[in-house]
Amino acid sequence: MSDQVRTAGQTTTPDGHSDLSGEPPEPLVGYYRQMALIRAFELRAAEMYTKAKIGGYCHLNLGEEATVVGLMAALCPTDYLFATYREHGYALARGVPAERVMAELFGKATGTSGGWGGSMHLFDADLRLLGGYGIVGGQIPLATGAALAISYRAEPGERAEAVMCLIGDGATNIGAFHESLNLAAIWHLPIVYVIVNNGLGMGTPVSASSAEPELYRRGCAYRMPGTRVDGNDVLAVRDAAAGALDRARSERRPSILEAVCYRLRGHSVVDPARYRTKEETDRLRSLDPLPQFRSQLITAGILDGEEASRIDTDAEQAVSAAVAFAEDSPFPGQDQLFARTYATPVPNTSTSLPGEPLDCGPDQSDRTG
Ligand SMILES: Cc1ncc(C[n+]2csc(CCOP(=O)(O)OP(=O)(O)O)c2C)c(N)n1
Ligand SMILES: [Mg+2]
Repeated sequence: MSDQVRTAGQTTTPDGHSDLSGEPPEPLVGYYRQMALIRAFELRAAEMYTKAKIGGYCHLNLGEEATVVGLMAALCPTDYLFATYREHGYALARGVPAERVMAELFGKATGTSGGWGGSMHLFDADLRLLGGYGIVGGQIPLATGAALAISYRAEPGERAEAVMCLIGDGATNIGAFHESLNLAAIWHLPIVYVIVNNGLGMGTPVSASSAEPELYRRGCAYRMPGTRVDGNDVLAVRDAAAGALDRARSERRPSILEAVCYRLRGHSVVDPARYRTKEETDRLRSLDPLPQFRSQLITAGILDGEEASRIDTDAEQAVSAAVAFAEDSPFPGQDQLFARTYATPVPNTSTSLPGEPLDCGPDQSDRTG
């Protein structure tokens, strides 16, 4: 196998976690804060869904918090992020206020997409969060195009812009994934394809859908470096992502980063996940990154139990405020819908009767191909 493929080598403690010693404490507490906020947000989103406050589809990051926060910690404000439909946590960790995320889930005018996008289509151009895509893998060619635009506009360098494109394990089997990787490799694009491998595409395990289940190796055909990292370890994820982003910025070399994580619940809020045994569910709960990181911080003397509980309470209060904001916000008005839909005049085609040739522009019949 190519020497381009390696697994991330962090300094770890005997129990397999990244070593916290030598890390400044403030950012670590910040990571815990973000993880706690995402956890509280997602639990409340599930509750609000069952109360019919949220319509359409709704996919949660429960269990994936360390991956989410580690990735966002590596991203600079000038970088662009393209996400999947499982993106609430990414929006929060990128800095979108919880109020605006919850309002979008509620379909309210104060949401990130004016209430028109819902859970799967969070978008914030100022924060360079360019979606939120409901079509599996729909973001991959767009993210690749954004990286192409960057490579046209500016020179590589330590402070250059880069793109991070999140991809579910299931999406690595679509054609556009391979087409995009090929182009990114031959055009030397500043992009990191992050495969968020939560082990399942809906109810189908990776081993049943991918002929190469070690997904970080999927770039080999394009001579693209790949790294696999423990997605339950926020620091390991951060450091691996920072390395890949560096390569994108300074060398204009694309790469794959596979973060192995787990979702604690079903595919979406309405999926009871019956395809999982109780033993498997219990095993995943024992790997839950939130209590793990919490106890790591306490063991390292960075937080005491009381401080950690205060952070959890703060997170819940922030989410309550977000729900209240979403409740109080208006739905986008019908007038807005019509203003948007008919902003561009619809051409009058009534003169083209059935059977009459349509005017398709200049005659191109002499053109071949
Ligand atoms: C083009 C397309 N095909 C099918 C679907 C239905 N669908 C939604 S999510 C999903 C599974 C994707 O799994 P994965 O990429 O692993 O992401 P995860 O949900 O695990 O985050 C499928 C098949 C879709 N939304 N779009
Ligand atoms: Mg998956």
